[in-house]
Amino acid sequence: MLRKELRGDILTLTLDRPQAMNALTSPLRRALTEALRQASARVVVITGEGRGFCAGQDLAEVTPDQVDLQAVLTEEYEPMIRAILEAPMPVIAAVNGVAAGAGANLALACDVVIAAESAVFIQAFTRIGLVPDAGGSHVLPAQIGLPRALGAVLFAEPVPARQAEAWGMIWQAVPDAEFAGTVAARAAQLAAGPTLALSEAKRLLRAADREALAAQMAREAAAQARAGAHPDFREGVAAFRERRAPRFL
Ligand code: T3D
Repeated sequence: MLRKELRGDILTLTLDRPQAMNALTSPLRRALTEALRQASARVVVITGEGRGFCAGQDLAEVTPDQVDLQAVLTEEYEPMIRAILEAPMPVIAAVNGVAAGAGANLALACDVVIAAESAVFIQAFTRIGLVPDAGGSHVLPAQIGLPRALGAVLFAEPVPARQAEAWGMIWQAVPDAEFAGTVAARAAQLAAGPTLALSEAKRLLRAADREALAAQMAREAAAQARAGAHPDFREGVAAFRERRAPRFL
């Protein structure tokens, strides 16, 4: 589910559910949060096993009429994002393939995002009748500006890694053949850096919008509860499972 490998000063956390594009189940969210909180390394790298980075919420796990989305966001997604922001060391997202829904916003919450050129970022939420969460509705417009953020969210189309780099959504897109080497080199560079200064620098840069992000995540949870109570969510999940286009109300 979550593989943890500590090599020297670098802790790599690999989302390891390749059969489901590393979609996030409740145990996986909790395991990732716990691993981040307990990390004692100079750098953490989060990546995905197989051809995807993370497909967001596991849609096989969700029962639309029963799930309490506000609770899931407040008790599981928000702590996971906060664990990244509050980790005292740099956290790198090594986006090896598609990052969708909360999987995209998990990546965007990290301090440095390096993506393979073939990777794409999809704000997939509206495809299933939901709204952006995991902090994405705050981070995305701040990073790429409101017009692009609105387009990415409302159309929910894949944004290729190169485009994401050009828009300032991520640090770097690299050719697939150079991806592993680039991630390893950047992680080693940070691991060799001045631990205290890197930690304080991260804290400073994150401090400016800490409260705004917290407030926005509370709004996301409330909005997701409303979206989740609408029949479009049930239809969106059913359509994904049945591999057909949704018929929204
Ligand atoms: O509900 C709550 O708790 C609220 C929180 C919500 C947060 C969210 O993240 S909402 C958004 C949820 N995610 C999505 O809507 C994305 C769903 N997935 C996709 O759109 C596509 O699978 C991808 C674009 C990610 C990849 O497409 P593709 O064509 O490369 O692969 P695929 O064939 O669709 O998927 C491969 C397998 O992974 C497939 O299983 P199979 O048929 O081979 O057995 C597919 O069902 C599975 N998979 C992909 N995404 C998910 C998933 N299984 C469960 N949950 C997923 N999200």
